Amino acid sequence: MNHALDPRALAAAHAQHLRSLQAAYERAMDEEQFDAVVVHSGAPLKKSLFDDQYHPLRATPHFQHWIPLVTPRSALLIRKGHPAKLLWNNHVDFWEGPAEPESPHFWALIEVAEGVLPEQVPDHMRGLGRVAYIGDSEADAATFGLGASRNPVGLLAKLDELRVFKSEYERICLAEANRRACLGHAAVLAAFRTGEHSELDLHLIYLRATEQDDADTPYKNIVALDRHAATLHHVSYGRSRERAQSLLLDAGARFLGYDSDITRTAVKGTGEAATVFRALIAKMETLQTTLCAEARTHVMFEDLHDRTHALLAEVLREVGIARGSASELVAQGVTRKFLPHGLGHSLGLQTHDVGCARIKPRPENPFLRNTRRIEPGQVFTIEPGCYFIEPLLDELRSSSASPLVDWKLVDSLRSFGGVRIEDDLAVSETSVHNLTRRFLQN
Ligand SMILES: [Mn+2]
Repeated sequence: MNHALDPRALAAAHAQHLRSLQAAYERAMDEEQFDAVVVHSGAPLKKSLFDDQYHPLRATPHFQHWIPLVTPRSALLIRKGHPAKLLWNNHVDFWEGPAEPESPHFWALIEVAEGVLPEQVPDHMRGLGRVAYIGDSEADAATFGLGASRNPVGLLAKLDELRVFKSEYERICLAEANRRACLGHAAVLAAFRTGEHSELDLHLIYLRATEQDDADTPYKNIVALDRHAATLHHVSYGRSRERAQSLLLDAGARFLGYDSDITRTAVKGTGEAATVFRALIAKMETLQTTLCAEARTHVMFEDLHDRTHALLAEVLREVGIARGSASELVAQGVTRKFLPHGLGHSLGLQTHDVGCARIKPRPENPFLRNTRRIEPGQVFTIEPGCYFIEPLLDELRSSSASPLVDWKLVDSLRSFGGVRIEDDLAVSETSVHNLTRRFLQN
């Protein structure tokens, strides 16, 4: 796919990223008393024990922290004082060819030993001392002779921590993943506004516009029309092209292993309920951009999550969904029935990236996936929502807080499913960059 990236700038940033990563791995190895680390690339998983079909390979994120290669059963050998060495299992197989990396720039940045079968990996580790294995293939850990030192907890925690703070190379990748996803969002929103499409149609329009195969997307696209939007992870796409009123699209893209995660909600129609729902979207948009502006260095992410509930209470009052004071609506748990999920999560080589949820959130925020203090280098999502979820509304209706809600209005809005608006933010030393709104507004 054509993109505006300068390949030389990408390679230079990647080279710097690898130098920092090498130094950080060496510190972690010292502290955890390892002489070397073998990072496995991953192995395809069988869909069922009774079948001969495999899932597409999901490369080990720690492997992709070094290089954007997706070759199964290969390994990176990291040692003190030596450049990273790829033990590349690139034997020609007449059933399947290897996936072509999207950018070849990284080959010049690492040492490569070609044609290394998993059983030959121990030859490359001879005399290295104490070696840790990072990866999810138990079988290859055993083949490497490293079954006993698989994913040591202390070392893994340190390697996860490294992934919290993104380098310039990683920010370039995350920005490009945003640019691509925004092409898909714009295409789907335009299709929804101008025609009658099924959820499957809209999903395929998204894949076409982002030039991704379904297996390439960072997570299964959530494409939800009307009531389906009330299912937070609606991925069983409807085939019906009946006229829909609302659309919730939560979909990203992946570039060199790095993910974007973006959500937009749209409504069409001029009926009374559609007009209220349109006002709700507009207010949620203001709420979301307010939270993006408040996501600053030193702020605790969980405080921002709590702030979301206070702001949502105001929105519920302004739209007429609820009455009573904002603090009462939060204290009575009303807002949590409309917004049961977390405000956001760390983003990187995993859509729900590692390292930001080691501290458990308070019990009233069970699904919050980021409990860190906001610091330079972090990349995370800000994604408030307001949903009409039948079982949660049933709970609210039978609770003591029921009189705070205008049930007639809620009943008229149920068929729209819900609203979510989600951007990706990158924190630098001096400011917070919205990676999404550079390419897409609402
Ligand atoms: Mn998200």
